[in-house]
Amino acid sequence: MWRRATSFSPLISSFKSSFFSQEASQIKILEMFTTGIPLQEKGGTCPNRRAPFITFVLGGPGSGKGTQCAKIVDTFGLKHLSAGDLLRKEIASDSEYGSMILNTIREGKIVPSKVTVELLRREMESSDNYKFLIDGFPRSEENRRAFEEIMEAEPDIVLFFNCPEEEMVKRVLSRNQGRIDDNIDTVRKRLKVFEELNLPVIKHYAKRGKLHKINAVGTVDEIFEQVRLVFAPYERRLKEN
Ligand code: UP5
Ligand code: MG
Repeated sequence: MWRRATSFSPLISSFKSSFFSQEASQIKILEMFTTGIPLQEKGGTCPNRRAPFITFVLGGPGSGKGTQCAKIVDTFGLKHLSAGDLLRKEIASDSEYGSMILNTIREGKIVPSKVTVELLRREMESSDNYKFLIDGFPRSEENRRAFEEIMEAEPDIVLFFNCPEEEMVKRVLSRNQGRIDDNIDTVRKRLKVFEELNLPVIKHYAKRGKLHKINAVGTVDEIFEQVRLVFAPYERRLKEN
């Protein structure tokens, strides 16, 4: 498990205390294992410290992110954190922000970064695992910057499931799981938001040499064979506990 040495306020209070104030961003937060050993900063060299291993999973609606994440978890033992699922859980738990999240998802728009990053941070810092598969996040450059600033971490791997629009629409509309955003109007909006806001994130990570573009058309197993190759060079690190 890894956590930071500061005390953590619940989601609600973090809304009230502006997460992004200059003052807050200047506070250097010490990262620690529960053993009390300070955590390695990204790029640090101390052998006794360990940084989280982070994979971002990107792609349009219905591109197969969740399906492939299940296989990655089975094969490589990463902790799956679906940003969409965390937000839907917030709606179901009747939290103060549930209706705002519901309306945002219904419109195919993006929930404010401070909400999503806080949900992810909580999950990451309370997990026994240090290898995270973050599904459907970051969805915008603002999301990306907020995560990197708050978590003081960058992804090791970014997967991008590249799928033609008509295939994504077909998959989403035949999913039948009762999701409020699985209707043609919202799907069109989700696709537009993906193109306008998520593609710049994908381009950013391509420039940083972290992006792995996967052809998301084919059987689930065929697609996973491409994914497996991305993780292969990290296999030793992924086996460490
Ligand atoms: N399927 C999967 N693979 C297939 C294959 N190879 N061949 C044929 N069929 C295949 O797959 C979709 C469907 O296709 C399934 O029925 C599957 O069996 C089949 P899935 O794996 O679920 O695709 P996925 O890419 O996960 O699609 P999803 O709809 O979950 O993607 P979204 O990114 O749209 O949804 P998410 O849950 O991440 O976000 C929902 C909303 O939450 C967003 O629109 C946004 O409003 C909000 N949100 C934020 O605001 N911020 C965030 O950070 C995250 C979400
Ligand atoms: Mg999904």
